[in-house]
Amino acid sequence: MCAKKKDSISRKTEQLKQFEKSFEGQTMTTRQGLKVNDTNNSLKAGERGPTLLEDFLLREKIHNFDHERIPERIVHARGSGAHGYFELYESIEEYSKAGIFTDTSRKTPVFVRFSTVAGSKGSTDLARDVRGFAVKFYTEEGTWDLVGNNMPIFFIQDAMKFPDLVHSVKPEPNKEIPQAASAHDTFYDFVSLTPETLHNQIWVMSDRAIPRSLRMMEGFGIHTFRLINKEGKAHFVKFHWKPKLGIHSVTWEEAVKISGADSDFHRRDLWDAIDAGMFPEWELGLQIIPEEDEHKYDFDLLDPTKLVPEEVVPVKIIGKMTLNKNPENFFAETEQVAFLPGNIVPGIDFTNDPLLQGRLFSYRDTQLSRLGSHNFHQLPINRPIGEVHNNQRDGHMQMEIPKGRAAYFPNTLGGGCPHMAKVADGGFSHYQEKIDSHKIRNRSESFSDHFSQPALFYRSLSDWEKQHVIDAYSFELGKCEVAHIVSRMLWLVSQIDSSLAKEVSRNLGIKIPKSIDKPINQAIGADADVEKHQPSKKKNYLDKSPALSQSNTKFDTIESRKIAFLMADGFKMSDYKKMKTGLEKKNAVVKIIAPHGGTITCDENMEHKVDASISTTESVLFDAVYIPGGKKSCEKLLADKKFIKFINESLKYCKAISVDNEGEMLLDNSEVKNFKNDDEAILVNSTPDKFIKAISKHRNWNRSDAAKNIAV
Ligand code: HDE
Repeated sequence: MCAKKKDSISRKTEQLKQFEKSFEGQTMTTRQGLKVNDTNNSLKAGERGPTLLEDFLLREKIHNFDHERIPERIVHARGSGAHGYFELYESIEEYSKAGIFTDTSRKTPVFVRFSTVAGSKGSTDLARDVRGFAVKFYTEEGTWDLVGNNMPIFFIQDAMKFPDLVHSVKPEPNKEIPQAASAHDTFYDFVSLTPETLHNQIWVMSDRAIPRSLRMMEGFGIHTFRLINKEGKAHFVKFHWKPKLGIHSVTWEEAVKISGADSDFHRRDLWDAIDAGMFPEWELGLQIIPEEDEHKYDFDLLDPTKLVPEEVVPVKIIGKMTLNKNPENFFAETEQVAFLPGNIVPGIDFTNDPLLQGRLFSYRDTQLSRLGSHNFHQLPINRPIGEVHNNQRDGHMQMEIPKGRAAYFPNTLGGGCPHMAKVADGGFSHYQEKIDSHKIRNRSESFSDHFSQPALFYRSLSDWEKQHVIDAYSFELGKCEVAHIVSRMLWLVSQIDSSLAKEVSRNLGIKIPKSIDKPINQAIGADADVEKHQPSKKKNYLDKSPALSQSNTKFDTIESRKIAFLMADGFKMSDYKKMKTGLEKKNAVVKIIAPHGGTITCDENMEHKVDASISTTESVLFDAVYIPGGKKSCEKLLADKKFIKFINESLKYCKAISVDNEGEMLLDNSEVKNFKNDDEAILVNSTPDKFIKAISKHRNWNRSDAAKNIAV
C-alpha cells in the first residue's frame, strides 16, 4: 500500500528545513569542516611582523567576504518577503482545471515579495512609486508565479519600451540623482513623449503610491490571462488581491518624514505584524470574461494600460492568502527568490498582451546576471514541491547528482525515462489559439486611447484624493527643470482633466499650452513617432468607478494599528488601563512614549516599561495618539516641546486624538484647541469604542483644509 502523500505546506516547509542551519552550541569550522581556534588574529612573522601568505584561515574568511554581494535587481531592487499559504473557498472547475482552483481541501504554500520599483536595495520604503506584489505558489502541479503590482495597469503597452521607461525613471546617468524618485526631467521627458504612460502615471500621483502598509494595498496581475477548463475551453481572466485590512495610505508629507525617521517602515511593519501573530490576509478575486466578449469593450483586453472596471465585470472572490511566517534569512529567501511570469500550471495560460510576452523572456534571463547560474531553480526558495526530472544538465553550481548514462530523449538506455506525461495525467499543453496574420512591427489602433481611463480614474476619486493628485503633480513637475517638458506635461494632463491641469498650472505658475510644442518635437526627432501614434479622442464610457477610490475601502478594523500613548511619571493608571484594554481587545498595538527611556511610574506607584523616549521617535510612525490624565504626567509632557509637535503633527495629518482628564491640558496648549469642539476624531473624556471608531476611519479628511497651515 502506498504511504499517504504529505500535504503541500508540510512538503515545502520540510524542504526548506533541510537547508536551514542553526549555529547554536556549535564549534566554528572552516568551509572544509576544520575546527578553528582563533578568528581574531592573522598569521604573522613575529608579533609586529608581516602577515604570511600561508594564512589560509585569513584568506578563506576575506575571500568569502569579498564575494558576499550579488547584483541587485535592475528594477524592484528594494523588497520584503514573507511565507504563507493560499486556500480556495470554492472550486471554479467550470473555468479552470488548475488544482489550486479546483481542490478546496488544499493549502498551497506561497512566498510573497513586495517591492518598490525604481530605488536601489537600500532606498527608502516610502518612495512615491508603484509597489511590486509577486506571489510564488508552490502548487502540486508545479510552481505558478503571479508577478503583479499594486496598481491594475502598467506604464507601457509593449515590452520593447521597458528599457526606455526604466532608464528614464532611474537616477540620471551622469550624476546618479535622484534616488528612488520619479520627480525629475528624464522621467517626465519620456512620459510627456509617450502618452500611453499617462494612466499608470496618474495612479502614481495618487495615494496608491504611498501605502500606509504593504498589508494595506491591493495587488493585480495586470495582464489579461486565460483560464482553461478540462474541456479545453478558455476564459479571459484578470487577477486581483483584496487586502482584508482595506486600502490605506500616508500623505506625501508624512512619507517624506517617515523616510527620515524610519526608512524601513514598510519592511518593519510587515515583519512586526507577522511576528506578533497578526497575519496579513488578501482575498483572491477574478474578473472572468468569456472569449466571445473579447471585442465587446471600449478598450482592448490585450492592452496592459487599461483596467476592466469592476462595475463592468465584477470581481469574483475565490480564495484567501495568509502570510504567517517571516523568512529565516533575508538573502537566502527574499533576495534569492526568482519570480518568472512564465511559470504557469495546467489550467492557466497567457494571452497575446505584448508586454506580457516580453516578460516571459526577461525574468529568466535577468536571473542569470543576478544569481549567477541557470541552476537558480535549485536554490531552496525556488524549488518546486514536486520532483524535478529532465535531461537538462551541468552548468555552474549544479547541486544534484543526476545518475545514469542517458541525458537525452528518446532513449532506450534509461528505459525511456524521464518519459512524457499525457495531458490527461497533468502534462502541460498550450491553449490552441488560432493565429493567421502577417508579421508586423506596429501598435494596434485599438491601443491608442490614452486619456479615457486616466480621466475615469480621476473622476472616480473623492475630493481629498483629488487634492492629493493635484499636490503630487505639482510637486513632481515642480522638480523638473526643463520648461518644455513641464509644458508638454501640463498639456497632456489638461487632456485628461482640465480642472486638474488648471490647479497644477496655478501651483507651478506655468501656463497650460494650447497645443503640444511642435518645434521641440521636431528638434528631438520624435515628431514622426508622435504623429503616427496620435492618441485617439477621449471617451466617457463610465461616469465613475467607485472601486477605484480609497474612500470606498473598508473602515472596519484597527487591527495592528500603532497607537502612541504619551505619558510621564504620575500618569493616571485607570485611564491608561481602560484605553489600553479597549484598544488591545481590537488588536491595536499600544506603545508608551515618554520623556525618557527605561520606566515610568503611574499614580498607583507601579512601574511601566517605556517603548520609546520622545527623542527617538516621531508622530508620523503612529496611527493615532492618546494621552491619559494625571496632572504631574501632563505637566512633564508640556515641558518638552516635542510632545506638542507630536500632537500638532498628528492633528495636521488628520489622525484620531483622544485624551482623558488632565490630558486636555496638552490639547489646550497645542493647535488642537482650535479644532476640538468640531471634529469627530478629537475626543475628550470619551470611551475606547469612540476612539476605536475614529481610528478605524484611518483619517478625518474633513479636517485637512483647516489643518493644512499648521506649522510642524
Ligand atoms: Fe517586471 N521585472 N518587467 N513587471 N517585475 C522584474 O525581474 C520586466 C512588469 C514586477 O520581487 C525583473 O527578477 C519587463 C509588469 C515585479 O523579485 C525583470 C517588463 C509588472 C518584479 C523585469 C516588466 C512587473 C519585477 C527584475 C515589461 C506587473 C519584482 C528582477 C515587459 C504585472 C519581482 C527580476 C521580485 C521584476 C522585467 C513589466 C512586476 C528585469 C521586461 C507589467 C513585482 O526581469
